[in-house]
Amino acid sequence: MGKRPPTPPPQRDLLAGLVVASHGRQLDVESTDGARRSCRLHGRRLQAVCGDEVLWAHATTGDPQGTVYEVLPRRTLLERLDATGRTEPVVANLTQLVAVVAPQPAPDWYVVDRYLAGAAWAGLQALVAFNKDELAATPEASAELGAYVAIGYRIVRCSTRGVPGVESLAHELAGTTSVLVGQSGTGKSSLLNALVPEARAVTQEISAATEEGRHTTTTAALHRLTSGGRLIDSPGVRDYAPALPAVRDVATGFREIHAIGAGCRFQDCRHETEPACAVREAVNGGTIRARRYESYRRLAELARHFATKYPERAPPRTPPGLRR
Ligand SMILES: Nc1nc2c(ncn2[C@@H]2O[C@H](COP(=O)(O)OP(=O)(O)OP(=O)(O)O)[C@@H](O)[C@H]2O)c(=O)[nH]1
Ligand SMILES: [Mg+2]
Ligand SMILES: [Zn+2]
Repeated sequence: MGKRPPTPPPQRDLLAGLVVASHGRQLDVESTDGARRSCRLHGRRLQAVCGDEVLWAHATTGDPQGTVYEVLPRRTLLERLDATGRTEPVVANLTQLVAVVAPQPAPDWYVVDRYLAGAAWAGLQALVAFNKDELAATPEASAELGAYVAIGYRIVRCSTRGVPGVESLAHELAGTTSVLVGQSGTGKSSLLNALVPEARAVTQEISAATEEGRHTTTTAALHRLTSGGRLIDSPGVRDYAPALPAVRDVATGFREIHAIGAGCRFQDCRHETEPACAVREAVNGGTIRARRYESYRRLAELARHFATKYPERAPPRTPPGLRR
């Protein structure tokens, strides 16, 4: 027999709170008066991430810690896939995702594509921030950025060192709840500090030996922007896989492929070996960038891999972000 959990306090005693950081079962919760305190999760089944709205109370008078009794329904949820294909929540109640890249460390554009696709499936606005813009972009980086603009993504060039500064990024963040995501060392925490000086987030130089970031930030943390928005800094990644829809829906994460795919002969075309595939024709003709198509193919392959391996975990037919 397991121990019975303590009875939750009556509803009227519960207070509204916002999870501003999560350390496993321990949460930092901001109450409506702006005060932040440490809270524990009540019961094994509750799970909360940064951005979650919760109901909490002091379990006993004098307890310095609060206890979270309820996690309120999430409006949006950014998730990731672990190596076994299970989804893990990353940040809740976002409105926008900002994929941060920089000339250094060398950009992994596949990671950017995966975040952009994940944002579409989660129902989030998305843009790309090219940080450290005072360092010259390589021709390759300029071409990739140009390709995102051509398919309708917003690109913001910014720098925490002088010109052009962070004003254009601040403009895109105003009034939103945004997360900064991307490879380690691109300057996510530096951007946060430039936008919210009192955040005082730890930053660290990228490694001279590997030219990669040092994975300085270890947990997502939410901060208030003076513009009224909220900004979440998150740990840098080596790779990222979003929660995947069914294989035939993967193209919905790639705007240009989805749009041109309407012209394929078969309505359920996977754009691989099917005859009269408008997408492959567009790739061959240069209208769809070959690297973006490769990015699509890799994600479709991952979706197929997990669907074959774990048929019982059938993903939603239509990703939540694309439901009307
Ligand atoms: N040249 C240049 N360096 C920058 C700029 N912004 C940040 N950096 C430097 O890039 C390095 C990494 O910055 P961080 O802010 O720690 O990077 P991060 O993306 O938060 O890294 P993780 O927390 O590991 O994901 C630090 O040495 C920063 O000073 C910039 O605009 N220009
Ligand atoms: Mg950081
Ligand atoms: Zn096709």
